[in-house]
Amino acid sequence: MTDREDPWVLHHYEASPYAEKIRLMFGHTRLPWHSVISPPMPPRPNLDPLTGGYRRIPVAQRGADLFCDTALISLEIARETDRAALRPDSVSEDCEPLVAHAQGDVFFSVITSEPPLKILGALLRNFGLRQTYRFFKDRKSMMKDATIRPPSGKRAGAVISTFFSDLDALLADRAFLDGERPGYADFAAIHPVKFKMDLMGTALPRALKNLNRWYEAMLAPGHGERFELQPDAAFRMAAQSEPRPLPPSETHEYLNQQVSAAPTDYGQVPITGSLISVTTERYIIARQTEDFGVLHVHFPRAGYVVKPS
Ligand SMILES: N[C@@H](CCC(=O)N[C@@H](CS)C(=O)NCC(=O)O)C(=O)O
Repeated sequence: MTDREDPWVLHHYEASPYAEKIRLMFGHTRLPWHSVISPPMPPRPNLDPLTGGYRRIPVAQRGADLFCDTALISLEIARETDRAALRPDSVSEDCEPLVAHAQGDVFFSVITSEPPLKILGALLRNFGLRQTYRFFKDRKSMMKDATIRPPSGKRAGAVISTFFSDLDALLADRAFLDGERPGYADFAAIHPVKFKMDLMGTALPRALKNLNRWYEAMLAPGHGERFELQPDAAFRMAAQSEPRPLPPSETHEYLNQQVSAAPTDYGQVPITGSLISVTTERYIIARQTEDFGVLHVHFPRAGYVVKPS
């Protein structure tokens, strides 16, 4: 099977804001996709056997290739749909700080700006009692080892309100952040805004008219053509495919060695395998598995580290 025939599969859970970034991108680009629902915390039996334990969501799969991180998934979508504006490196200089902020402090501030009881209520509604307890424990332990310190309390509240007014100001003279069509910056900025609205049941400030107009336009296409898939079917796709041909690699001190690869900021659970290609944009790690044969796991260069293992 060639990669052209391998359908898009997204491993995700409904409440994941980063997954929403990609679901909306599928909607806007009209790419049909298959949805495999993951648990909201590890272990993830639908995904761990494929990636080797990468702990974050979402992950995209095409046959025997796994794409970790929404920056890299966006790059893949940009390439397939010929929409260069969806590439993370296409973001204009005036939107760059906003994008970095949206993916970091703003994302975390959605939760930390709310009173703990309100968060508890939202989690209980989404997950039920037992899962909520496990969820709290899981996220607390994930953030204990994080190299970033998200804002909390009043400062987090200020992060959100400033983000909303910055967005509104930028959108005063344009339909979308980087022009007349949605680009990477829009998808990076929309997901924490929607997270805030969905999880906490908050409305956008009415006075921010540009923000409201943009929000509606970003959500209008929905998630596109989505098909539900059971994990077994995704496993079969992996087993029946070969990884796609490798891009030419640049030289790298660990090329063709056994390495571990992990995010540098949070959820730094390493996966191991052989580093078989390094390009300006990505690391590709080959994993030999009993159940699926060789799998290629792709990570962006930015925000990830590889080390000999
Ligand atoms: N830089 C990553 C961040 C992804 C991320 O933080 N995802 C959240 C869910 S929205 C996550 O994985 N949380 C921990 C978990 O679900 O185990 C990306 O762009 O994919």
